[in-house]
Amino acid sequence: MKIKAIHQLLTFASVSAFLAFPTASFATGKTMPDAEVKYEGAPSSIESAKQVITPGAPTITQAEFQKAKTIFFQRCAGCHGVLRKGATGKPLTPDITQKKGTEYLKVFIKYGSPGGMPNWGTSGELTDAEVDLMARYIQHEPPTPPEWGMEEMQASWKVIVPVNKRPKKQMNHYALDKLFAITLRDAGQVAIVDGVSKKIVNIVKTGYAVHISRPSASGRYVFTIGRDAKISMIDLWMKVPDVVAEIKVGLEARSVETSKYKGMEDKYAIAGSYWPPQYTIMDGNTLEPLKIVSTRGMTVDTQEYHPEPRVAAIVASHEKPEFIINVKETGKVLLVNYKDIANLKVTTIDAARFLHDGGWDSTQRYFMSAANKSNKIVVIDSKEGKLVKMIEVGKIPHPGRGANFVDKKYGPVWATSHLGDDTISLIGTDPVKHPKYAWKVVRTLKGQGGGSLFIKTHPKSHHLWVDTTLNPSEKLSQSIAVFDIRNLNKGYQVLPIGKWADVGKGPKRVVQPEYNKEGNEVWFSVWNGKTQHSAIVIVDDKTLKLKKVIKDKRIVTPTGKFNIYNTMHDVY
Ligand code: DHE
Repeated sequence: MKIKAIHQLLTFASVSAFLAFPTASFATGKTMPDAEVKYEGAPSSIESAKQVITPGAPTITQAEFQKAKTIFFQRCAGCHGVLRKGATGKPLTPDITQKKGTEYLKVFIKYGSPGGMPNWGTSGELTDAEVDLMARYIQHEPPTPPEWGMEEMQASWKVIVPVNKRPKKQMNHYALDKLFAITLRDAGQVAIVDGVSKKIVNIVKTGYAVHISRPSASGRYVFTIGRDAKISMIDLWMKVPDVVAEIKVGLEARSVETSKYKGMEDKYAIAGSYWPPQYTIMDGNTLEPLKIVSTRGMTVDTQEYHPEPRVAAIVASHEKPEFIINVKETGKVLLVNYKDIANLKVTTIDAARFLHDGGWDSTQRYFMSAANKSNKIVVIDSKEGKLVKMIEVGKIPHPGRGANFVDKKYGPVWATSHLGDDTISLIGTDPVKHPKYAWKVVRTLKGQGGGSLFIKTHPKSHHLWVDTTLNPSEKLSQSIAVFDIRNLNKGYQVLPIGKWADVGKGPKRVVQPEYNKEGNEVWFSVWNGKTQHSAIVIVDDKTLKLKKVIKDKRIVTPTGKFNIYNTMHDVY
């Protein structure tokens, strides 16, 4: 039977496998909405990799190579890794791809697969000629992008406002802990929005496709990191909050944090990069690069060398002067002690491959993180510096930072939703008063559907919010499910956030609930295409009624929103 026919017979997971990409149905080949394609990762800035011609591979011209390289870094590196060694996508090295041959690869690229490979051809993202080009390109050795070391970092490092020239006191009237930093993904900006007036205070130019923003321990600065690995340090005390320092720590990155240990607050900033695979410790006040450490090394399971173990989530320990770093492809958690960075002490904890995002339990002692394609939650004790447990959960957990609340039967729990199925796992997190429920799934809720990215609650709220951003059904991707924590068996209610935004056409998706400081409002991004209208929708957490829609043509592709107080104090 022709491969194409096989594809059309294939059923496919209702939601994509992580990383990527909610697959459109092969049969209809409907175009993947813009936001879903974006999920593979914004265009990478890795442009300077040299052409490689490999024996046994089909010919490719220099011009074709350049075009294919750009398409690969933009569309494929997020899953398959820059060196194509495989990450949460399969390895695509010539020893594998040449055996498959051009025709087979063309079908795969065109129609996708149930395992999460998007249907690039039938979705209209790639033309037949581009499909053919990519099928030939991946039979050549991957070009290796340049390293990015101290010399390049120093050259990119700018102190725009020296420390001694910065305001000695807050020069504006905002309640800083009520501000929100909102990623305007495709605009390469962050909007600073006043949580009281709901007005935009400033639109700050940052790195491209900012991934996350993290406030300093002092709450004065906000550190943003673009996918292009550019860090921008925003001073909220300025009359109009703006960037005072910036640096590029690599070519691709996703995480940034500052030191939070008592007496060393904000002494250091740290950033983790996807390419090169490394972390960089910087001066917390100026972003001066101080120490670069590669994460290349052996995988936790097969003990094979991995050339591209990307740095995923980073949290700063409150128990010790340590950064806790998730290394995706090796499956190792690093406890980096910054007491003496000239003699860096690093504890390496064996966990599970494909570590990704995560957050603290309610005591901020235990780091709960998803090893997403291993379908596990890894629990790290930041006080003992040890792995507590790896807990099997649903398919492809994606918690963001997760959600902490008190379950009336099981006590304190931390919750994650999933990309790969419609469940929500609640894990007991109190080994002292509820030892029999600790570090195990105590409840599994049924949500609206798969394709969930973020889950959130607040200590002053009795609601648990779960998005389904990447679900292929618009009904789910444009709405939100909300549970009443006091009666979880009642199931969820659905709010039509996308409809309330009233932004007109486009592949809009609702992403990432974020509370205000008081815990009585929940802010949602209605993330539309770059050339369409997006919005921020604010819901009253008590009444579940629409409270406000922030519409402004400057709000372009909003994704992450970070209330300063809640993010500073890890309230979620
Ligand atoms: Fe994220 C958090 C990686 C796609 C929006 N994302 C994170 C973190 C990592 C990560 C490692 C945790 C950082 C931390 O806490 O230090 N994200 C990745 C990817 O590798 C992936 C799957 C594909 C890629 O190539 O980037 C990816 N992420 C996306 C998106 O498509 C999202 C929805 C929009 C976008 O920006 O592209 C997206 N990721 C976010 C947000 C957070 C995040 C909003 C922070 C959530 C929080 O509440 O802390």
